[in-house]
Amino acid sequence: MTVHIGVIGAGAIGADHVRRIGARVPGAAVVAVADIDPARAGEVASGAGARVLPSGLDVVTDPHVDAVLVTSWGPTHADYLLAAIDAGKPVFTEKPMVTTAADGLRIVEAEQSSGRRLVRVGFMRRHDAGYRAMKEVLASGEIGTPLLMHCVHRNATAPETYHSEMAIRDTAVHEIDLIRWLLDDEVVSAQVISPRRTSRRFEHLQDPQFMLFETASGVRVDLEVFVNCQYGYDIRCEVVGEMGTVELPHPADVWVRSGARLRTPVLQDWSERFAAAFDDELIEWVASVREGRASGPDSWDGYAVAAVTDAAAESLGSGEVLPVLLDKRPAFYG
Ligand code: NAD
Ligand code: ISE
Repeated sequence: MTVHIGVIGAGAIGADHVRRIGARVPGAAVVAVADIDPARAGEVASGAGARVLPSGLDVVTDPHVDAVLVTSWGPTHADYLLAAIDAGKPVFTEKPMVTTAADGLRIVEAEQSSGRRLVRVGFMRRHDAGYRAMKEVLASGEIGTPLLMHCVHRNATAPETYHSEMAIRDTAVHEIDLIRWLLDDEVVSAQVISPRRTSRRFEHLQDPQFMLFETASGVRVDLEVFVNCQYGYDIRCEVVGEMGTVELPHPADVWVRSGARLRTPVLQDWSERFAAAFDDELIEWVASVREGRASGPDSWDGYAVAAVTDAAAESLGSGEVLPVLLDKRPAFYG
């Protein structure tokens, strides 16, 4: 059986995922695309031999669409997810699942009422070989109980539409998911410190930002988010345990020693750095849809991350340490 996918949002990652499904995801085909910019939808749809539909909601209800892929802007995800749950269709949403915890709760409640786990969230770093290897080391107990975690998330540049809260709700969400997944722990408090701003970008943007999190078991996590670092895409992570440390490997590339210099390239964006992880998450999602089972990061994860980003966004500006307000996890989510 081929899973017929309808795509909502034909921007950077929407177009990337459509190409990926056509080239590298077995058992799936993109059959419909919608975007508030119909020209973009047309361009992406024509490359895939898909139809253009007038709106995202038309994609969800189209009888030829078996499963929905949401790749529109973050604040638009919630309505499409609720519509997909209502239509009983599996839905993969790019991160962030939602941009407020209140929307996250609406989704977990709707899913529970429907009786099926239909939502999967695109926290693709859980599919990256380096992070997976870190998780294995942590699970083996070799470095002992985790005490600290240090993270860096740098982008070369961000567009003018990117605003200060997006550093939390759009960018730091990846690390917040990883804290929960790698440490198997919940984040209980968040604080955002605003250092001197880079002069290399827009006045309206607080960049970089320094974030501090604490988990229920007392692990302290620091995260630098710097989305206009100029030089490239640089993602780092280290967990410090009682008996050792484990660190994310740098992406494999050659080191050249020549003319009294040592050089290695720095990747430029997420699409290069996590290409294999994106492939793997979509392959796994399609397989799970074909087999009628839930898989991967779910709507509870999307909600729990949004509860942390709510606290962090409130701390932005004041620098206060704020508690994360999270409901009790229902048995429905295992
Ligand atoms: P983008 O601006 O390039 O594309 C977004 C597209 O959505 C645009 O074409 C826009 O016209 C369309 N759109 C906006 N509102 C819509 C609506 N209501 N209905 C239908 N279409 C709508 O942005 P992008 O970089 O592709 O990001 C899209 C989403 O993917 C965001 O949630 C972002 O956080 C996420 N993303 C994830 C990763 C990752 O590493 N996992 C990387 C990039 C983007
Ligand atoms: C973008 O939406 C992503 O998800 C990228 O992985 C991240 O590095 C970037 O900061 C976000 O804006």
